[in-house]
Amino acid sequence: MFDNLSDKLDCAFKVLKGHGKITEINVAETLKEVRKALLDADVNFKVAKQFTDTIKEKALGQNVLTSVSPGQLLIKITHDELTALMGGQKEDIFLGGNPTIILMSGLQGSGKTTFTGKLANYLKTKKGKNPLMVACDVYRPAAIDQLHVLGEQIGVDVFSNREEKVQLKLLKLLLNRQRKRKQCYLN
Ligand SMILES: Nc1nc2c(ncn2[C@@H]2O[C@H](COP(=O)(O)OP(=O)(O)O)[C@@H](O)[C@H]2O)c(=O)[nH]1
Ligand SMILES: [Mg+2]
Repeated sequence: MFDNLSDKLDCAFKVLKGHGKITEINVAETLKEVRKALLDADVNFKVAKQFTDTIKEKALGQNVLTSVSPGQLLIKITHDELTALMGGQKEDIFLGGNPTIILMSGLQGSGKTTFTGKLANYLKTKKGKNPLMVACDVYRPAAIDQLHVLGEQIGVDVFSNREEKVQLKLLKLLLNRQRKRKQCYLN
């Protein structure tokens, strides 16, 4: 999910990483690209603007343009701000529910299903859990098949019901059926 964002951020910083002269203009240009990358990654436009404004402020405060390696300093400031934006410190995933339900939500094609497979595989192999992936994308044709294929690849069970088109009802069906089994539910 973050590959796209990091590629775009990489592109944004390309100018500054080179040996060309760094000016206020290409710093502004870089920050504009950073903002575009964030918007492409569905970050709220106010958050994206605030983010680049803060970087600009810090860059000015730390005299980025006159520093020994301006590109590196700007990248460091951006990195620190990005870390702060994500919450600052690492939080482990909450697995204390009975069962734990993790809902994947996002735009079509944003990587929900792929990430669900990765997460289920991680929970199974690294955390010793017994996850179950639940197909709740009732809109896209073949979305259910896609999850089943993934499930087979990683050896994780998949729950689906092709008749039920209401996600909440789908979840109720599932919970009634499986409440007694200790599983993580991903959808
Ligand atoms: N490069 C890259 N591609 C990804 C990543 N996650 C998903 N994709 C691709 O993006 C497309 C949509 O992913 P999918 O998981 O089906 O998205 P969904 O519609 O949100 O479930 C697929 O072609 C995936 O192979 C990722 O982390 N990096
Ligand atoms: Mg999907």
